Amino acid sequence: MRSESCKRAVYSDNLPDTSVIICFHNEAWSVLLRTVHSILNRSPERLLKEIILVDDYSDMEHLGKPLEDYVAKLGKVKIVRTEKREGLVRARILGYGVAKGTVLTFLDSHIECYPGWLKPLLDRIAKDNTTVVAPTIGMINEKSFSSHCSEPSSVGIFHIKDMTFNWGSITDRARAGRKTSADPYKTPTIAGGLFSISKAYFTHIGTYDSGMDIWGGENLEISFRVWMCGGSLEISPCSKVSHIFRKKSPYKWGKSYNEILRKNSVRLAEVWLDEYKHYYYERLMYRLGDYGDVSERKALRERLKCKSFKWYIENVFPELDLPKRGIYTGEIRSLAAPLCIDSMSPRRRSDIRPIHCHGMGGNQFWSLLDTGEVQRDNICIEVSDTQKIIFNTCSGTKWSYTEDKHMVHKQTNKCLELTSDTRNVVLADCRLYKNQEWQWGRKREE
Ligand code: UD2
Ligand code: MN
Repeated sequence: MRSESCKRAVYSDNLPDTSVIICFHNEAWSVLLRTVHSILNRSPERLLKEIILVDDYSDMEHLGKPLEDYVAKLGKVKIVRTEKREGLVRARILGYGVAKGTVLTFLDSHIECYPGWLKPLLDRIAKDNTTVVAPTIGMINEKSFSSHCSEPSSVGIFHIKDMTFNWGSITDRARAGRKTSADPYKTPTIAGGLFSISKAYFTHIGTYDSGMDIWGGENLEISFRVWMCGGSLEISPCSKVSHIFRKKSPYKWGKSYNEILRKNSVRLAEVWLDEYKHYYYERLMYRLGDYGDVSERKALRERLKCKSFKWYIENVFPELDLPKRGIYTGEIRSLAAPLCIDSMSPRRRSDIRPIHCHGMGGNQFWSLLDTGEVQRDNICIEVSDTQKIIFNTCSGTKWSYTEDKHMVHKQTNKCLELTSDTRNVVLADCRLYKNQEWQWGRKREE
């Protein structure tokens, strides 16, 4: 799986050892053991201190006594269990609490490590213990379980509108300072599941935010925190680990997916995003929900004297595509019926229709820019040649929002009107009429 240059790479003789921490909730037997055996078989004996399996309150039978009996024969592998369902952040913190290695290596429970995977990670940390290193992540097919790993083709990035992790193209900045193709790339974020970090440094920078539940957000949180507080993130092209990427989450979440993800993401935005949090909050229509207390995490940021998010964007991720902020944002709600302007699809060339207001943003989130365009993600509410209202490529259609709550189409001086059967919106001569009155979600203040 490695390139020739990786096979030739020379690592320090004096590498620190690592505790591998794998948390899981209801993982399949063969998949979990594939993970464990690939580590045992493909890590130098001296460098692997232990494998800590953190069972996050699974209820599958094979993960109880059968797993204990099985790992007892393997040496190095121990199991710790949470007392209730905690989610991956608190499960990882539990594993960290019992770990004895100099370095912590976090892995998901459905992966395979390839020969040579460990030394390139530890070597970077031996050189500088504020470096956090992720392997190159390959794919294990979720149906056939065959696996594949190639050269790194991307680095980690994120989208600010929904605070999601994504892969992005490798920039010149990421390549800076590399001498051979075995050298690591700098990355703005890490995917979150697979990485090594010095235990002392993990402690120093405040482990994880234990207020985060089940899944999500912790990957961006640790990414921003490491960069802003003096460390760095990299991807090693020579360390190869593949992972099962699944189309949907296989386990129960308790509360709704949206609610949990929003809580975790708002916690991280409150602490780390400074004024940039508004890009995200706007899309949430400022419905932040109950995200708990973040004062300890803010105090941590103070104590560590971390840099601003602006610094992070300018220096670590200048490619970030910042959305345009509108004068008015949020839903465009009819005052004649509980209906909101909806694009029906996030893609261009879809219909604009009045739909029951769902309050979730999504296809009902709009921005009225100071140019007069009404848009979302650079796609506009347009008026076609036949005066149909459509969601399409911005071509200069301008609107203004008046004191009497009209949405006036500037080119024709006509008003957006809800048809009397409430099934459509059309342009009509402006007049005092409830079906021409619209309420925008929010006027920009900050
Ligand atoms: C990615 C990361 C994952 C984590 C997540 C965001 C990779 C390859 N994976 O999603 O590690 O950063 O983004 O949060 O980068 N688990 C528990 N308790 C729970 C839920 C999950 O122990 O309540 C375990 C789960 O069994 C797995 C790990 O946490 O071993 C990550 O969960 P996932 O595999 O569902 O996340 P993934 O890969 O979709
Ligand atoms: Mn996973």
